[in-house]
Amino acid sequence: MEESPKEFRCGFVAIFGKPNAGKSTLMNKVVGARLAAVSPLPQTTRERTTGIWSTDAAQVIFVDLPGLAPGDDRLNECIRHNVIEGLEGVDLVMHLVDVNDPAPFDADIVATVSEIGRPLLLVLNKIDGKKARVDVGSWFGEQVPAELRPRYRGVVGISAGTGTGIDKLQETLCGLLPQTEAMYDPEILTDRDMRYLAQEMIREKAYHFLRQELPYAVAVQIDEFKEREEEKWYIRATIWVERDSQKGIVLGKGGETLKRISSAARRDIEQLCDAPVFLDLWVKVRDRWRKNDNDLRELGFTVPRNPGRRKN
Ligand SMILES: Nc1nc2c(ncn2[C@@H]2O[C@H](COP(=O)(O)OP(=O)(O)OP(=O)(O)O)[C@@H](O)[C@H]2O)c(=O)[nH]1
Ligand SMILES: [Mg+2]
Repeated sequence: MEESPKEFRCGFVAIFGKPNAGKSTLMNKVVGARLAAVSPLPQTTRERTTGIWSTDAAQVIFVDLPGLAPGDDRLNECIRHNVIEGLEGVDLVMHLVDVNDPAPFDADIVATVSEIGRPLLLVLNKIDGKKARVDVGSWFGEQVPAELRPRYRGVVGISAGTGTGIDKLQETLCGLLPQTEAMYDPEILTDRDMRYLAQEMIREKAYHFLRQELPYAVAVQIDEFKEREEEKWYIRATIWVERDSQKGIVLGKGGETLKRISSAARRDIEQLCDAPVFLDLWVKVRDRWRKNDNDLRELGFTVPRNPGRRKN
């Protein structure tokens, strides 16, 4: 690899915030690829994923985190643990807030932000539509609790959806990162493998075609992933649900819903792999998997040692 220029900036930037703030949308937009699942439902992201944005002058390694949400089942404990771990060791934490959120600084967010030991940048998202004219400076003065204001190195307004303000955000981020050489080959977009990305895409489509609470009972597992030269790639995957009745809903009448999920996911996976894919998708029941450590581990979650125990 060629030597990086002297002023080259590189670092890890965690994307932190409440569910639905647009964290995954932002990462996908900056990197220019569909790496993380996006949906209108809160708590779409369950595990952290990196997205790497490289230019001649900088490399930013974004860490897309799950949204910080209340809840006390085992899955939620795993997710929360994942967020807290993801905030450690990064060079900068980008705190993403939805400008439409009526309570952007609830007690949980205030407590967590107060404990983040890394430099913070506040990013106001969804500055579009009816909110296109929001004055970011005034918003900061009115909405951010006084005791937290000195913690932020700055505030930037963006729309991850339309792309407005992304250039300025990239410039600001680069200015806040250390001068050091690139950590990854500039061709690499993520540290996640295709299996993981395929799993996320299937889950994203399940969220899209299923309603209300059902997506939360869904987990996706890749059982087989074969890259083939002359034939279509072969991917066998299972959509796990918690009850028989949910299985029926995922299948839909005559298997219609499953077919819809499968063909939408296949199209996205093909785009990412740049190869034709045969997606062999199944639905199975795993009783109360969200509450069981072994199930969670088998489904790929990092289960904290004492998931039930919290500091007082
Ligand atoms: N109008 C508008 N909608 C946006 C924007 N950014 C994201 N969204 C929408 O907001 C919803 C949530 O987006 P996500 O990227 O999944 O949010 P997230 O913060 O990753 O959510 P979790 O993973 O659940 O924590 C989706 O419906 C997005 O399309 C934006 O800039 N403007
Ligand atoms: Mg997300």
